[in-house]
Parts: sequence; C-alpha cells; structure tokens
Amino acid sequence: MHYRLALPVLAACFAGGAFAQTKWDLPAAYPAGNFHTENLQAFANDVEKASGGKLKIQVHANASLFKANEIKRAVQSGQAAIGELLLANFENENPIYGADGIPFLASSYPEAKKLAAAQKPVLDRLLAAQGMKLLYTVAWPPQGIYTNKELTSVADMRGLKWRAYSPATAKIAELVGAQPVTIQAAELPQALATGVVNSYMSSGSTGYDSKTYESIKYWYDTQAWLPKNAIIVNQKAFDALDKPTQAAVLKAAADAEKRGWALSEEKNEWYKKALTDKGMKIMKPSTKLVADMKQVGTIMLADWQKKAGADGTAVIDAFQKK
Ligand code: PCA
Repeated sequence: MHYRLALPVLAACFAGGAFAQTKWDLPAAYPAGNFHTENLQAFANDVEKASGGKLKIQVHANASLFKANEIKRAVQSGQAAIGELLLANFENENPIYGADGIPFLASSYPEAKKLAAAQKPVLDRLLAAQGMKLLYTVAWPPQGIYTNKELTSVADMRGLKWRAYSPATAKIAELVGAQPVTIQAAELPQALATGVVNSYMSSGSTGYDSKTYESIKYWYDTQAWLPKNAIIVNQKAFDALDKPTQAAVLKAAADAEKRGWALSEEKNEWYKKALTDKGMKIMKPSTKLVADMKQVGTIMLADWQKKAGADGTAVIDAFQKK
C-alpha cells in the first residue's frame, strides 16, 4: 500500500525533469595531466554545477574513446555529443582548419589570438554546415624542434625520422628532407622509446607529456606556430538541452577559453623549465636555422593560400587588419 503511493510520486519527479540528467561523452586526445585536459575537466565541472546536475560531461582523455583524427567525425555523427580536436589535423578536409599550423604566420600568443578571431567566422560556418557548433578554442604553446642532432640549418634535418601530427608537420618533413611518420600524441611515448622516430616539432607541453627527454637531447625553441584545440558540440545534442542548460554550457565555454589561453601561456614557461630539469637542452635557434625555417613557412603559406581560396583570403585579411 505504502509503495503504491510512493512510486507514482517518484515517477512524477523524473518525468518533471527534477532528476533528469543528460550525460555527454567527451572524447579528448591528450593525457589527463595535460593542461588542455585539465581545463576541459574544469569546464565539465562548471557545466555540471551551473546546470544543477542536469548535464554531466564525462571526459575521456588520451584518445581512449576515439583516436585524435576520428573525434571530429564522432561528434558529427552523434557517436559523441561533444569532443576536443586539433584543428590542424583537418587541413586536408578544408585548408581553413590548418591556418594555425602554418609556420611563422602567427608565432606569439597575441598573434595567435588574432588568428583565432580571424578564423572563427569561417570555422563557425564550416562546422554549422556539418551540424556542429564551435564552443571554444585554446592554443598549444609555441612549436619547436625536438632532435638529437645539433641543428645549424635545415640541411641538418635531412634524413631525420620525423614524427608528424598533422598534414602541415608532415609537409615540413618533406620540405627539409626528413622522413615523416604520422603518430598521434597518445602513441608518441612508445614511438620515441622504440626509436620509430627521433625528431618532431611540437610544444614543450607534449615533449613533457611524452617523456621526450628520455630519448632526445635538444629542443630548438623556434616559436614557429601555436596550433589550437577546439571543443565542438553536436548541434542536435546542444539543441536538445533546455535553455538554462544551453546558457550554462556557453558560459562555461567562454570561461574555459579565457582560462585555457592564460594557462597555455603560463605553462609554456613551466614546461621549458621542467624539460631542462629532466636534462634537456633548450636551444636558441641560430639565425640561419630561423631564416631557413621561415623560408619553409613562406612556401607553405603560398601553398595554403592557393588551396584556401576566398575563405583563406578573408582569414588572412582579417588577421592582418586587426
Ligand atoms: N602538441 C600536440 C599538437 C601540438 C602540440 O603542441 C601534439 O604534438 O600532438
């Protein structure tokens, strides 16, 4: 008798939404301790709190749910409601994704922010056409060259076994005569430990995460570009949330963007010190090496502009204007 009365009351509560919780899986490609992932986790916590527990986002770090280059399609198809991707990974789909992967186009935090703003309207349009929405982006720290060989010019890079993470980093290898192998960050520690690769370009962040200091001696601090991670959401999944929860997601995303960029810049210094403490030498590249790398950048920019057409022109114009 007792139960007969209580159960409908409980059921009414669920139906009324008081306890209804939406759960989103968030595939991410970088280790749990990486600053991007920590920022993502803070974003997820903020959303859960601000939505009063109505939306719970479960972060799956280190490519444990999907490989880095599969996350975009997973979100597009709704296999995951939300995900983190490295924009530059998708340059072959549309050059606009690769604007922040061109060496020496935007090579400082202020420039990277300008480029992010210039890219955003086009990214919004491209993602919307695929049923997705951009929530926020955060830059990686500036990219430098990991190698065991002392580099005086790019001629010294010939024949290196080069880890690439994107079409652009593979292209660099081609231009300098190195042998590119594409390896996602989650598999980099093993590739280094087994000698599959002996060089690559990335941030101090990934060098630290992947324990690159155990097999590689130098990092040339070329500050060549700052690629961005983007958090994207499936539009239908977003639209299915009630209005206050949508607002909570957007507010948490704006906060995460601000916090993430600040964290990236702050950690950039920390990573360099951490790598030094682990025995690596942080090298200032020679004038010749910088000039050579800039030439590589010039070739890649011209190439990119040819492929990127009117959208590319719009992005570069907006970047240079502001
Ligand atoms: N780390 C990522 C992408 C850029 C970066 O700094 C990686 O190496 O895969």
